[in-house]
Amino acid sequence: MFARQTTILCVLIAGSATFATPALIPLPLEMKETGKTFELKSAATISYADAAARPTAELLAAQLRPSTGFRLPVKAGAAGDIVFQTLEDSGNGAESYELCVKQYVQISASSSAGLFYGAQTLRQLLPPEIYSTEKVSRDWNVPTVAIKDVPRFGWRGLMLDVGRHFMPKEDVLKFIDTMSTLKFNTFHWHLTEDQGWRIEIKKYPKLTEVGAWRKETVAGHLRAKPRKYDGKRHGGFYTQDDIREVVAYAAERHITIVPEIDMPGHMQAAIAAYPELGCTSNQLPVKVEWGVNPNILNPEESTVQFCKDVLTEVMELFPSEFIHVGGDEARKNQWEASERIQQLREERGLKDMHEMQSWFIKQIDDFLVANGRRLIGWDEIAEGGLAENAAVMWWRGKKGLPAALQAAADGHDIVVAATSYLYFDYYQSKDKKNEPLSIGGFLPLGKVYGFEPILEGMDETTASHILGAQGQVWTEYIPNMKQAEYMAFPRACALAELAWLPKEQKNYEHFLERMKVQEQRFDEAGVNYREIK
Ligand code: TNX
Repeated sequence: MFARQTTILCVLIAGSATFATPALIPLPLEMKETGKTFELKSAATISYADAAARPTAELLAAQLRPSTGFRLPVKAGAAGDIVFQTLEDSGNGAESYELCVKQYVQISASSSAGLFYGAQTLRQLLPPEIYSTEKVSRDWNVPTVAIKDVPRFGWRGLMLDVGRHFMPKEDVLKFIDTMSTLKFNTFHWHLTEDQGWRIEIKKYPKLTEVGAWRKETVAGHLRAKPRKYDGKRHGGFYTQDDIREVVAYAAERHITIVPEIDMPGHMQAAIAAYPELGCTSNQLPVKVEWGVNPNILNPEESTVQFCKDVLTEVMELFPSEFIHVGGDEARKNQWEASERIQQLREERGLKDMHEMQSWFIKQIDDFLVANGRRLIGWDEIAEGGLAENAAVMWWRGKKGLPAALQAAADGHDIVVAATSYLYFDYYQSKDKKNEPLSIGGFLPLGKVYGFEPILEGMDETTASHILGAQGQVWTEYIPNMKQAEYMAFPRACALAELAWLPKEQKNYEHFLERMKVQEQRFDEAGVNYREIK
């Protein structure tokens, strides 16, 4: 640690704009540069000393082959140009690794996640052209270094909303791949919305037959009525085979997918498919306008059962410990107005409709726990009493803060997803005319970089319940992956670093320097991003 800080300090004191350290993002915890160069040559081999490291070695070879054009055979053993070594236990946690570049490259870790991160660091030490999908003729030099690295937080996430705008499977795979180069480990997949249901559920085929499609309109202002029907149906969904493929692809890259089925609000697409799930007898369409919606699920036992049935299939597809059940923006007006639901509330001994939502979520919490999983939801799930085992995703800034602090004090885990720091659907510049139409807000890169996930007012015990931080890509105004990438990057690079590096070691100037190289990597990989001007 000392050596790396010294390097940065020297350069800062010299007042130079060029930082000596290689352009790694996130920056590793400790790095010593040893002043020489290792060259990856065409005859290079990759080896693994332990069979458990083989998939990581194979994946790195597959990642290095397109741009180098080298054969890069992968074999068992401890001799090679890039050697993966499994350690007994480094004592630094499952995600730590060591990377030593000398006459050869040695990557060691006690888990395959650590080995994978070591491999991603090695890719960043190579010239940016290493990310090219086509062969590039050049030397492949790497500075010699000794790196010891371990992340600060265990939840380093990005959320993608595919409900407002469906994103094809191939685009989702690419997004996950880009995330993995920045050492994110959690992809929160927001799969259901008022405007579209995106996951095939065998027991309820109409969820996708009906709920996955809407009459597309040209996006207007959030509160404006849709302006122009373009005559096409918009939407799409993932089959269960698609989902399995995405889950496996993410797992290879040590990314856990946390699926979200948002309930009891944000459910209009499901109610359009099965009107008996709603609170009125109206046949609703899949929603076309954006915004918070009064149409929510009714809290009948049969509707809770519907949610459990859906989650049963979700759990078969997603091995994640956490299952996200939403809980945000569930307006209670229709519950208040219904005599039947008022009667249910009394029968259940509930004081108000916040307690009714908590009752709902508690049924689901019990169900998930009985199935060996954990529930996570947006911070509103705490409003009528937090379910015993639930974790909270804190998003509402000051409004949700007391609930988040209380939840942590009561021993619940928290993921920090704060709107004003981590909502990547907000504008990146004040010059709105030159930015794509966005939902609003203003979230420049520096504000993301400066964010500290341990909340003010937390002591050590409550702070230990902060699992980590997550960026949100809501897609009301993001019609495709190209624009989703533009909104996500570079802000997600800042998030990757603040979730990885101890806060004392962050340095924004240095980060911006390194981003110049990261932009070249994105160019090579065909990832869209907002240029840092
Ligand atoms: C609030 S954040 C929402 C989303 C919107 C987003 C737009 C949250 C839990 N709910 O439904 O897409 O704001 O920024």
